[in-house]
Amino acid sequence: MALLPILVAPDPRLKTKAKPVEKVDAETAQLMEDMLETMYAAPGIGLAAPQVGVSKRVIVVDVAPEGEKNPLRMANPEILWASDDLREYEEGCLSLPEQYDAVTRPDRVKVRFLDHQNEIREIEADGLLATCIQHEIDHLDGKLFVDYLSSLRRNMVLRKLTKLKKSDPDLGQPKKVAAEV
Ligand code: K1U
Ligand code: ZN
Repeated sequence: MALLPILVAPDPRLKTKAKPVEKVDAETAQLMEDMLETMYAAPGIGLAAPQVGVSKRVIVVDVAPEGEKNPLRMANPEILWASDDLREYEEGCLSLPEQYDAVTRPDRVKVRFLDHQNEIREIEADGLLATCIQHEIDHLDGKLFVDYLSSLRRNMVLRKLTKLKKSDPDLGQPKKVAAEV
């Protein structure tokens, strides 16, 4: 298992469409495990492969309450259906540290994907799980939640992060534990 560095915007790799996975082989299954470890350590409730610099259509999600685990591993996730009723949620993003804003998305979605054993699966999701899956699929298409905001607000956030990256080049790097120092 490995903790992976998380890219912080602005970064061209976060704006690039990721490539479909042909088959979930051992390498892709290992990527899913490393992404889950990285997501739990961040901490976060989702992570997409482009956020760790890998151009593959792979996401992981876990919206279980604190102290519980319910990880979802998805390759080539596609939204088959989305509800007309919408839900607004104050979203965050591990590639936009400390930035939050309200985004409106469909409240329920039906998603098809390949799991870590290369089996095709379909699930229906609602609430926070639906929001998180849509946010992660957006990452696979090179889209960040700030792309739903006004260009004024988006540019403000990106300028702030450019400054933050200059002053802290370790931003997004896994935090070292005492034993590793
Ligand atoms: O994709 C990402 O950058 C991860 C992101 C997922 C997400 C959050 C909120 C709405 C939609 C998608 C995060 O996990 S940001 C961190 C976060 O929300 C969180 C962290 C700790 C506990 C609970 C939530
Ligand atoms: Zn994100």
